[in-house]
Amino acid sequence: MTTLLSESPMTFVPVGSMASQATRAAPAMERLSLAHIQALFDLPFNDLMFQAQTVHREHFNPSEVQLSTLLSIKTGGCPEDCAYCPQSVHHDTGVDATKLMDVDEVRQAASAAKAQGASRFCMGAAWRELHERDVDKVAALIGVVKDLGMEACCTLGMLTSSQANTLKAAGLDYYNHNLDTAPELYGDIISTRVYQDRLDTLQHVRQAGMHVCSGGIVGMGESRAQRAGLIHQLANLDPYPESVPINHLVHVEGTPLATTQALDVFEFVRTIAVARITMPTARVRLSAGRQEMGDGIQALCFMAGANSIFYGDKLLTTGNPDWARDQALLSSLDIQTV
Ligand code: SAM
Ligand code: DTB
Ligand code: SF4
Repeated sequence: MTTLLSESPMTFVPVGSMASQATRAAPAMERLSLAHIQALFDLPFNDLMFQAQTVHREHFNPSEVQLSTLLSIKTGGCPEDCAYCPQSVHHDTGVDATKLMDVDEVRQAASAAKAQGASRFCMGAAWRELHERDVDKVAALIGVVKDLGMEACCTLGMLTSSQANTLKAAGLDYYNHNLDTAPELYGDIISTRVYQDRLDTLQHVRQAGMHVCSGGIVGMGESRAQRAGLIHQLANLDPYPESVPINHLVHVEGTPLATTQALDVFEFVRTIAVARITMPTARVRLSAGRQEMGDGIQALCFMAGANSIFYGDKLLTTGNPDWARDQALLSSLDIQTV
């Protein structure tokens, strides 16, 4: 059986010739090879689950899940053309564009999330990049969340290095910026930016001293090799992200991916397990798509090493199980929350 249990996030293993991967935006030195990650995906399901659970138990209490609540602080009207996203101006999805929320709206939503047990509050904006005119407004929103004693996370599109420093100074703990898919598929999904733009922003977030939240979407018509390619990119970030959201594509009418064939659910579970094994100390978040998944598959995801969820009845524009439903699910699985 392939085993990666002893590899530490900071240990770099030179991998002979990298020529075949020179065009894949892979770092010159990588911790885990693409072949290793593909071999994990190809394991018999029960062997993969066993390995994922073993790694999970080495680093976490397997009966503990972290709760993050999302709020869309600026919805719709985004100039990017991400094929999965209901908030792009390029797709007719019926999502109306809003203005940036004010501090009172955010305080109210964050207080409610805290009262329900969320430890982190994540604010998302449908922007290509953060504009200078919005930096102080966002900094004030971060202040509101920090004053409530919660961890703060933002996802606002691309950041410059100095903007990342400003958000860090405002108290931001995490910045979410997903790589979303394998490098070679990226151009088929998004034409208005390139993979390197994402990697640059992640670098700015790291240099500012914030925690990185970065993951992707599964079920966009990619191959297993491309799912491995996404994990390969994430796991070879130096260091790898502290938080790794694995989203199942939400099929939204009006987006180009609305009619994409549904993925075998066990491939989704496998992706969670491989993320757990390759990024052992990360919080792996079972993210979008839970509403369509059913309790049994969610339980399998927790067994595969997922230990965080988005908690609250809405993601950004689409639905999520409500608080009561999640409390009942977690309680029936004897899962404690942090
Ligand atoms: N505009 C910023 C950006 O793209 O980084 C922040 C908000 S954007 C909506 C955040 C993430 O939501 C995307 O990177 C993608 O992973 C996820 N997302 C968007 N639409 C989705 C969908 N239909 N299904 C699953 N995840 C989705
Ligand atoms: C992430 O990885 N998933 C969240 C959060 N980070 C921002 C967003 C999911 C969005 C799903 C589609 C929607 O609700 O618009
Ligand atoms: Fe805009 Fe982000 Fe949606 Fe892409 S994923 S269209 S950048 S809001």
